[in-house]
This record gives sequence, structure tokens and C-alpha cells, in this order.
Amino acid sequence: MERTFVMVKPDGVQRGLVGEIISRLEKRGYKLVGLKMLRLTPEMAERHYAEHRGKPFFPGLISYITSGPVVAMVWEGKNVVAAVREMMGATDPQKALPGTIRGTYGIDIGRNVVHGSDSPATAEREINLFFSPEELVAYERNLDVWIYE
Ligand code: IDP
Repeated sequence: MERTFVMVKPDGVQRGLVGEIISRLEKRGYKLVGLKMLRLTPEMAERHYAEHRGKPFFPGLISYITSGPVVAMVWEGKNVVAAVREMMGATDPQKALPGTIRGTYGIDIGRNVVHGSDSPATAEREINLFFSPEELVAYERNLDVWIYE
């Protein structure tokens, strides 16, 4: 089964959207296999967003993502990487479709509430950056027969 890395960003935590975001993924049928709250150090933030180093918004992005605690999660399920991207909506909340997380709760691109990996390879890198293997919990869910055919 595919896994993805999801993070409720500091604005999402401050605004009380942790439960809402977890609830949407749970209700869709995805399985939560890892969860922790932490505050990113600048070093960790720069590793996580290494692809954006040098861009004009990079310093602001690092100060935003380290400005308060985040909730880091690993979710599992069929096609979960792409599905979470769709459920989050476009990076810029102004362009995110109504009903998506960012299209419902966001206005500015630099306060877009949530992160989700953009590919399975990125997911693996991000999961390894935030979680050790023993922090990820494998378990059976009886209700899976009602979610997967
Ligand atoms: P993603 O989060 O949808 O994968 P990326 O392009 O990887 O989008 O950008 C990472 C994060 O950097 C975005 O979620 C957003 O918080 C921030 N970001 C991207 N572009 C801008 C910008 O033009 N101004 C401010 N922040 C930006």
C-alpha cells in the first residue's frame, strides 16, 4: 500500500484545523500509520524544503514553517499520494477549488495550512526525514473490507 507524508502547518495548528484535516482523510478511508507534533528547527525546515533554496520566498517559507508547532503524519492507502494532493487543492489557495482543504480554509500562498508529498519518491524521502521506522505502526483494520473491493 502507498504511503504519503502530510503536515498540518503552523497556521493550521494555530487555527484549530488539525482535527478537520485528520477527519477528512479518515472519512475518505485512508489509514493513519504515524502521527507526531513537533516544532521544526531551521535546519530541518531547510532540508524539507531543499528544492526551494534560493527562491525569493525561501526565507519567508522557513520562518513560517518554524514559527510554531506542526502536526506530522503518515497516511496509507491506494493512490494516497495523488489523492491527498487533490484533497489539499492547489498550492495557492486563491487557485484551489472550493471544497479542497486550501480552497476552504486558505487565502494566501504563504499560509496554505497543509503540506502533502508531491510524488511517491518525495513521500519516502519526507517520511524518512520526519519518522524513524519504529514510529510507523502497521496494523489491520477490519473496516478495510468496506472501503476496498
Ligand atoms: P506544495 O506545498 O503545494 O507542494 P511547493 O511549490 O512545493 O507547493 O511549495 C512549497 C511551499 O512553499 C508551499 O506550500 C507554500 O507554503 C510555499 N510557497 C510556494 N510558493 C510560494 C510563493 O510564491 N510565495 C510564498 N510561499 C510560497
